[in-house]
Amino acid sequence: MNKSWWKEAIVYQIYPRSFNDANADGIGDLRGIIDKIDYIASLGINTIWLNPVYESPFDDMGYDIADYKNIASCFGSMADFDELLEKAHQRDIRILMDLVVNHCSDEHHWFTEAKQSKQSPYHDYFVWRDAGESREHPNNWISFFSGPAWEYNPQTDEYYLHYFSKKQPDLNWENPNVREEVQGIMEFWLAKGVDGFRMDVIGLISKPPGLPDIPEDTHDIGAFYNNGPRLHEFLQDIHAKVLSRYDCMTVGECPGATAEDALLLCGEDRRELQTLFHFEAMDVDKRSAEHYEVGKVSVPKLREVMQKWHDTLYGKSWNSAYLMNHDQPRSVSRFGDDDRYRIESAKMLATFQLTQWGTPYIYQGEEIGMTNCHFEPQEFRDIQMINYYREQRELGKSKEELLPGLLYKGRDNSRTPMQWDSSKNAGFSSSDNTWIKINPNYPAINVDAAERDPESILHYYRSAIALRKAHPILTYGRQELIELGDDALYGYLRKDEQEELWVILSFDAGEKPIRLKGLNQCQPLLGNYPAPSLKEEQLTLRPYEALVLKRH
Ligand code: TEU
Ligand code: CA
Repeated sequence: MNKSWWKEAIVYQIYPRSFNDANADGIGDLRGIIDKIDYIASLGINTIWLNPVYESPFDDMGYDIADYKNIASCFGSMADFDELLEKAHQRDIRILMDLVVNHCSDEHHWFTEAKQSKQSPYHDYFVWRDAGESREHPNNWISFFSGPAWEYNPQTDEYYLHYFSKKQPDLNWENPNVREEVQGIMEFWLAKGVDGFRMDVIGLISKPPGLPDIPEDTHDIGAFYNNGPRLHEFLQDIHAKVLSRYDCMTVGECPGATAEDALLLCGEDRRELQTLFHFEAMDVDKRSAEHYEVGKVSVPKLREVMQKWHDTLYGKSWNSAYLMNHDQPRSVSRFGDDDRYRIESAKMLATFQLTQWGTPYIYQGEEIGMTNCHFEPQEFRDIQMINYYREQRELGKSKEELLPGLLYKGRDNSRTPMQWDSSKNAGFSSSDNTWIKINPNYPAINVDAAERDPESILHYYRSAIALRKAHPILTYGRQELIELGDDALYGYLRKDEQEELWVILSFDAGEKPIRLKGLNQCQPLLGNYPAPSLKEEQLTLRPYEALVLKRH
């Protein structure tokens, strides 16, 4: 298999608004990241994915871009960005930018001009349909953020398409000028020296032809909008004109994509993307089609999803492994136990992340086991949560009915500020008004406390990252399931011609006896408890125990 730096990437995702506030305005910023660059380097990671830092009205927290070639003033200046890039590179850390080009902000000059008149050269940058006599919506499409995906524009008597908020009009990729603009933006950042892109909802850029209604029985609108007929052509064009000239990394965010889709989008011979984020592991706790519901993780489903993606892609393409990001709840609250076994389960999840096949992504705060947070509806900051809550209240649901699902799944959970120490605002900001609530558990859960405790989640992350680097088979080796005969256990091995490593994970708060042939020929390399004795072919796993073993 071809080796390359991006396959060896261990990514740390930074949500700049919530990382570190250097100028005390309550919003994290680039200087704040620069101030913490040695902390970031100390983790052992080698790549940063930076959520959007471009100029924006922040209707969707920066995923609504008003100027692709400028830094939002709340985050700092282009000089700050250049300094961050330089300081990261000095520490052998690469930076991936978030490229958000399915849509832009309605405050981008393309749109402010486009909406004035059908004659504007920018009008065709967007997706319009005449309103007509009836003023009916062009079709039944709905937005990811509740309500219709169409908004009326009185100046031209048309509707424009927005898959996300009405302040995020979708770009019309059928127009070659749009494609050229996007390529120009990518060129601008690559010429500056950035190392690649995380491409926001890139699977949605080619729209279903003829804009047909969504069929009644559709559970997943992402899957419906995904994979338009010209998607591969658009991506190949970007590759040919831009990406092929740089040694850079790409990861496409693809809600609704299957492993078979990924073979086409990220096949090594396809010249499109290198890797993608699929959502199947994010669906293993779903009970119904309802987005906001209290879920329950199914470990058998998780095993099945991870193995299927490996078996479909291994040797032909590449995968990503993540348990959370800025759109998902905190991993320890969802896949582990954020109460009694917070430390054990967070370490178990770290073991999972850093021994799976696929580029691992660690989200800020995950390395100290940050948890979900309680919000009252008036404390919500995320447009998806706010819109949904408003819509459902109007439909007659009560706060009590709605809150559990929103608190389980809501995006604000992951967006509470990084907890640095036990001082005011968790050391995130000295402002009296932070842009979003601080999780009140910060006096106990913070970086400073974790640094001083040799048994902390933080130190365990460092060990797990070091282990991944020391054993290239954790990056390149194939992966096979180990049958442990219990629905709460997940075992797999990684192997190549030289070496074989076993990973045994318990997702359970009880003790779990296992029997495994060859266990007595293994030597423990990493674990979240004092190493067990492996003299026999059986063992009792402790609550949320994780083990990485070397088979002799
Ligand atoms: O997310 C796309 C996406 O699929 C999410 O809207 C997802 O459905 C939802 O968040 C699950 O809770 C990307 C960005 O990561 C997200 O932050 C943006 O809001 C969105 O695109 C629009 O740019
Ligand atoms: Ca600030």
